[in-house]
Amino acid sequence: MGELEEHTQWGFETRAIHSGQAPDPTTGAVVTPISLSTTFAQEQVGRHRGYEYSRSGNPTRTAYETQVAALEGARHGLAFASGLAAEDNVLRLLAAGQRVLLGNDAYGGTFRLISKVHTQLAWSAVDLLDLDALARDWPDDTRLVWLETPTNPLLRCFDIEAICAIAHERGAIVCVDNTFATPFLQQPLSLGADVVVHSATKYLGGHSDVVGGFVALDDDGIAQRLRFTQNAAGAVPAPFDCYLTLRGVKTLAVRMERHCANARAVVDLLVGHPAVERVLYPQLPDHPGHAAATKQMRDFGGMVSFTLRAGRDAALRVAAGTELFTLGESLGAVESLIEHPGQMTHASAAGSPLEVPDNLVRLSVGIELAADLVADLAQALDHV
Ligand code: P1T
Repeated sequence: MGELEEHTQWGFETRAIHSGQAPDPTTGAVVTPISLSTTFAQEQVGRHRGYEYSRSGNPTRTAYETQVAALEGARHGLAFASGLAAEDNVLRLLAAGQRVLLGNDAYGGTFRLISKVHTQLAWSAVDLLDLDALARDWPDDTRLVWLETPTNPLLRCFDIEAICAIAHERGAIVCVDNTFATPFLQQPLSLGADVVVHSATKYLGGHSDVVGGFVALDDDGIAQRLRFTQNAAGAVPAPFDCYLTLRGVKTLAVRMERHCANARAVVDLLVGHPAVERVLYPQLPDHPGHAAATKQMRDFGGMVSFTLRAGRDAALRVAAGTELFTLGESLGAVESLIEHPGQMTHASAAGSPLEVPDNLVRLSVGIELAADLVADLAQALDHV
């Protein structure tokens, strides 16, 4: 397991459905079986068919790891029990005292993990839109640049290729959280990133029914270290969760196309609505990082954020005033969600450089009929 340079001749949609998923050799089953066995029979001590114990490796997990690695164009794919478990394993690559440069907009839980759990590490939050400042003010102890693009929740887009060039020149590696874009819209490894992480809970799973995380990368040495901590620390997903995510990923391409189209319809409404102060969406020409997004993404994604002219209370009223957009954390699934990042997903960033505006609302635009979503949002905005 690990060397996954298979199926590069196939297009994305084909890899999503076939990589790692050949019919079962013993039964011909077309659907990858859920292998619940925790242990695997050995012929002699140390002689087995590639599996010993399910924490170390499991056939359903292998299928899923092969599938998503193939989509990221990665040689190695590792599945974890959650996005944060995946991130935790990547952060363990660093030694005490080494520095993480974190883009100054990111998921609140990522900031909490770096600043409150990995307290042995140094960290700084930096504006990754300002590449001159990044190169000029580079702290010498930096070993890892950590960025999301588009970011959660402000949807800023950072130039992966340019940031990797600056980091690599200075001896640091770059980890890109590709949760919002997904490999369908953007493949960070092809732009020079060293490591890609995902909250598979979001678009990869795609149906709000499984929590998971993923790491994809090319470097054999780093992969070996991550494979070690995946097993040694043990934050692995259950076989059923691997199956659910693998099943979700099969339809990633068609879902993402619809997420992007629906997001555009929602943006058109928001841009013209008098209650809205500012719309944050990478396709808008004045959006921070629009040029980078245009260069490195196939389309602009299904996440849309906006601020309300009338402030925080208006934002809270909109978040509570929709019917189809369900008020809730998380994102990336078929059903539309709405939330108030300041008091929900990003509450742990309050008072930090990653604090978000309190009049901000975040939408995860689902794949329902666009006109229904637009009508729902319009009535909520008309009532603020
Ligand atoms: O929730 P988990 O699977 O552990 O993934 C954490 C995570 C990592 N990276 C990004 C970009 C994320 O958005 C998340 C989780 N985010 C939410 C739950 C949310 O509503 O923003």
